Amino acid sequence: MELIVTKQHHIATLTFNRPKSFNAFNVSLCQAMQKALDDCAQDADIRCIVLTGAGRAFCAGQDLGEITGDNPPTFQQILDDGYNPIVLKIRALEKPVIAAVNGVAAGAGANIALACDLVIAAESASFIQAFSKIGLIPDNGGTYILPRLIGWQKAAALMMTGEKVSAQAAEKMGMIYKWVPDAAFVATVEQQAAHLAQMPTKALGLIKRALNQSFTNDFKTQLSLETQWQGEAASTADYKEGVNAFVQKRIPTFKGI
Ligand code: T3D
Repeated sequence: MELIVTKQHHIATLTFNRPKSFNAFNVSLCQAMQKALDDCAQDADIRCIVLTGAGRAFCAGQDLGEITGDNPPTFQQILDDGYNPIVLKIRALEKPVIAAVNGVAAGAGANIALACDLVIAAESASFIQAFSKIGLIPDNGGTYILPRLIGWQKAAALMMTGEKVSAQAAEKMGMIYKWVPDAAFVATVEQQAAHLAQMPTKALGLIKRALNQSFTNDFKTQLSLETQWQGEAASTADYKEGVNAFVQKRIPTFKGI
């Protein structure tokens, strides 16, 4: 199986499983990812999603063997039918998505990680905008998301040079949420996912919706959307539970509804 999907304790873990090619993406892995993301969106029991890679790498981007083999898909097919729906589904999924970057994340692999809500990287992991090294431009939303994370200058430099960025440097420049020592990586991701899966899922989804919109809205429009979506958050059972628990000085039990 090129994508391993496990579900436990309200968390779905999607593991890219092509370790011999550093989990490079081919057409069938793209399709499996889209299907899994759709399933996570529809499954009300799932309240947090974790993406990670099997073996030493997170994902080395496009499978270069596939595009140099017989009957390769066209660029348009690869992007329109493969990657673009994946990053759109990650951004549209109104539940937290964690990229647990266990090793190198290159090309499409790096930008799929950066499309997630939280990126947690093992100390030995790295991020490479590898595209220019083979004569391509960053895709998977990289030209949109990376400058918004780290600023225009740094994004331009990383995209043009294809320089490898360590997990520590990625955190320092604001590209990722945090790095953790390799020995603590799995436990940290598990704790973070478990924490998010116990939180008010609808509110987290609305936070994500608001952040998505904030990229392009003016301030007044965003204020008005905040008002509208705050109303949505305030109509959830979890909001009532949160306020009651605070007043009663107890720990809230959120159900994600
Ligand atoms: O049509 C389109 O292409 C549009 C879409 C583009 C999206 C993209 O993602 S373009 C960018 C594609 N990715 C790359 O250019 C990255 C290529 N890989 C690398 O630069 C390096 O492998 C890494 C920096 C990721 C890791 O380097 P290193 O030295 O740690 O490992 P390695 O020895 O290079 O690779 C390990 C194995 O994985 C190796 O296989 P082998 O020799 O042991 O049998 C290598 O061939 C394989 N591998 C790594 N990346 C890919 C790959 N196999 C297929 N496709 C890959 N992208």
